[in-house]
Amino acid sequence: MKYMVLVLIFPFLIFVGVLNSQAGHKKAKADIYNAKGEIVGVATLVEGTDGVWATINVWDLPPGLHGFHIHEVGKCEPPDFKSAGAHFNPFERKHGLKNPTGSHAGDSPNMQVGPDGTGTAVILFPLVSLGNDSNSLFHAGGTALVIHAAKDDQMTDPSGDSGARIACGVISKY
Ligand SMILES: [Cu+2]
Ligand SMILES: [Zn+2]
Repeated sequence: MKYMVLVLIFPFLIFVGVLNSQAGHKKAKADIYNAKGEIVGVATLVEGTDGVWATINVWDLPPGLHGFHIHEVGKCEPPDFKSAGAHFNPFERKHGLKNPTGSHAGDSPNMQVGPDGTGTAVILFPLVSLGNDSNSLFHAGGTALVIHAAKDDQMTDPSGDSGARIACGVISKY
C-alpha cells in the first residue's frame, strides 16, 4: 500500500517540480490557520496567462461545503478573522459567481471537505494577478484566503451567506 502511494506521488512531485522550475512565474503561498491558531491548510498560488491558479489542501475542518474567498486585507486575527476585511473587489462588482452583476475578483467555488476533515481544491481566479496592478494580490495591505463555516450561495451580496470565518491565511510572496 505504501508503495502504491509512492508510485502515485512521484509523478506528481516531478510535475510540480517542472511547474516550479519555469522561469518568470510569479508565485505566492498562504498557511491557513483556524481560530485556535492551529494550522489547518496550505495554499500555493501561481500566475498563469489566464489568471492565478490556487492549489489548496486543508485538514481538521468540519465536513461539508465551505465558502472560500480571497479577502482584501492581508491580516488574519483570530478568533473571528474580521481583520481580513471584505472580499477582494478591485473592479467594484457584487458578490457571487452566479450573480449577474458579479463577481468579486476574490470569489471562488465552494470548498468540499470530506468526512475525514480533509479537502483539496484547484481553483482559477481569472480576475486577479500577482503583479503590480490594482487587482494584484500584493496590493497595498495585502490579501488573505478565508474559509467560512457554511456554504456560499454564490448570489447573496456581499458574502454569499457563508457564515462565520473559521480559517484564514495571509497570502505572501514566495
Ligand atoms: Cu470569505
Ligand atoms: Zn464575494
